[in-house]
Amino acid sequence: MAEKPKVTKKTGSKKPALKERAQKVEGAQKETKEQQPLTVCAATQEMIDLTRREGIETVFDRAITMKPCPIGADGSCCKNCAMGPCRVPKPKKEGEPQKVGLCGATAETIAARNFARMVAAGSAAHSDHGRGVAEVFLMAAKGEIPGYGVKDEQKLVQVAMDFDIDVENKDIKEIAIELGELCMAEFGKQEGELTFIKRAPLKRQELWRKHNMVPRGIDREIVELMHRTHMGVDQDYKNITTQAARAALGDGWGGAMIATELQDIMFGTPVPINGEINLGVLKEDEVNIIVHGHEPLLSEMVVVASQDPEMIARAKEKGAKGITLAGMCCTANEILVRHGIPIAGNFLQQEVAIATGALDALVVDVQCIMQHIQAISQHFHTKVITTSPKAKIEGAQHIQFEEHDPINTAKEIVKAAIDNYPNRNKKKVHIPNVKQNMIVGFSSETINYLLGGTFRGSYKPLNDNIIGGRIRGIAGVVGCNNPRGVHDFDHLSLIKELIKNDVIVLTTGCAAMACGKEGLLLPESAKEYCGSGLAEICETVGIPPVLHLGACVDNSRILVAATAVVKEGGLGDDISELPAAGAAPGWMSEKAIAIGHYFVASGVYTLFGTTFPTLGSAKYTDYLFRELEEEWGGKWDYEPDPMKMAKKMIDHIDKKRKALGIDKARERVLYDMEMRRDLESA
Ligand code: XCC
Ligand code: SF4
Repeated sequence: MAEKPKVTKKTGSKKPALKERAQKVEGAQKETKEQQPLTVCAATQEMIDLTRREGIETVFDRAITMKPCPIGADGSCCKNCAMGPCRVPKPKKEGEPQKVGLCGATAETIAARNFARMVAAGSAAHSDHGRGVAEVFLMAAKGEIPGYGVKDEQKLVQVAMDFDIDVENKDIKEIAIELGELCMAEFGKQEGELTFIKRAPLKRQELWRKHNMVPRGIDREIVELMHRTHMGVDQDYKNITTQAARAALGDGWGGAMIATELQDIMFGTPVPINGEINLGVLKEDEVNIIVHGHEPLLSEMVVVASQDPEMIARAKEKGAKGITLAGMCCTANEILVRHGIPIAGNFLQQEVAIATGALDALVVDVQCIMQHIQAISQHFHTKVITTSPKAKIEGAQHIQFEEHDPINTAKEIVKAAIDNYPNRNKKKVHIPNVKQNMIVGFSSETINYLLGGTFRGSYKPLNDNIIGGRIRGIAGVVGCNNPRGVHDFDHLSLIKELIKNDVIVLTTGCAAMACGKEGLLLPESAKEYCGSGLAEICETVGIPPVLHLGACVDNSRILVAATAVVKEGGLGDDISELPAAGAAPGWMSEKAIAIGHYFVASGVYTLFGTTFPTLGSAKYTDYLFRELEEEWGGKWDYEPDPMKMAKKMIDHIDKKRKALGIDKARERVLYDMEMRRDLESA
């Protein structure tokens, strides 16, 4: 079992004394009705205490009063037609018959359809983000957007070559326009295969073709999945799951990958950069703006606008010392990895950020925005500003992102925040003095470069160290926060256990932010938390044991990195042969399910925590957790205990090491280390 969650406090961002940072916040337990802490993040705990004192409700309170419907949570409720909703929970006693829906839909069909619809929605979300990026990219390529263009020419040429664009005889502008058009076309393609499919290891591509899983077009597979899960269409759970994989692969190797690649070309491919995280990045005497959501399209310009001398002068006129811009959720990751803009917090901190009383504007675009931010803003002076025509909130101010003129939209937003500063009630301001330093921005290109150096950039050193046993394996730990568990706790327990066992961790999304807050994104953390093999690598290369790769669309970077490791050689011919595993211990969004499914379909053993949406059907769950591995090489699993989750991942990694015949090497390394320690102590 995992040890009990403890609230840890991080202060002193300059020189974090890793050991001293862990201290329990008094009263954390008393305050909660369930007698257990709600979060291990000290800043969040401080703010929960404050909102409770003030009688202001947050998601943490609602998670206590609103229990999940057990039938829905298990995927056993079908409301796909008006003969239902039909509930087909597991029989309570043995021998009792399993119910079916009015139409006769079995528990496994219903669980599979519900699961598939989550994949469809999640893929749609990422891919629509990707489409938005492609649209803006094309306009920028044509020179129609002041301030936007091609920042990373090298990457432009590389990606253009994937699309068979004649890069020899065209200039940068022509290449960019053609690439933008071809990327746009990927969404509506009706036949053939998505272009990035070719990036996967050959063996994987063959497997996809054999199982009819190769996406033809990004939109098409999502639409077909929605069709097939309509009442009375696909009623074979395996067939539904295969189409769900096709839609999910259209996300991971399609929409999300397009988003990542084009954002990199337009805004720059991330390189390691310093950043700061947690509510303590807000400043009492400055105008504070948080950009929250997912797309970097507008926030890139909000960065520029917030640094504009004219804006800073305006802020000073209003009595502020300057302007502080911070991010939240994946928008935060995007502007952090490219500009070092601080992060105010992850998903579960959005309401409490307003409760600091120091937030002048909360600017949102799409995804993971809780409607309650608007209600909570009524207790304070914070302006909630929506910017996407796709995502308005009743009662919030709407300043629409004008794609042709992002800088002026951004200035209008920054102005609105500045002009709201005098409305701040100084007596209500309470910013927790909690923040942490971190190093972020590990794109797959950067990992390549860091390991091999500029002239011989390659994954070979990584492969060699995996083969040699210093690094036991690779884990991707990603995903959300979920108030059904303890905020940040599962991520941190899992990750610490993995690095202790020499498993290097790649992270994105809100999981990455949990790591940042804990100090795990600093190279110094290797000494404290890692096994001797991984610690040695981190020290030699100067990297943290947990590498921050970006936002959730950047999970595509993990696919690219995994493929690069396969192609480097020595570790099998396919992603499924790598000593690697993936996890989302605190997931909550449909996007997470889509991501999980494309990882499984790419050959990765993928574990989710908190809850799993098919448990109502033992047969379907067994298919996902066991049978799939024979077909796809990857499979799903569910494990709510982070320590057990770590064990399962490590066991899987060891199984793969054995299959590769490199298990002995690791025993030798451990022996070496032991010998060395013995010698040292002698
Ligand atoms: Fe949302 Fe991307 Fe989940 Fe965080 S990790 S809660 S999806 S912000 Ni993407
Ligand atoms: Fe019930 Fe079938 Fe309609 Fe679903 S599709 S609600 S199981 S009748």
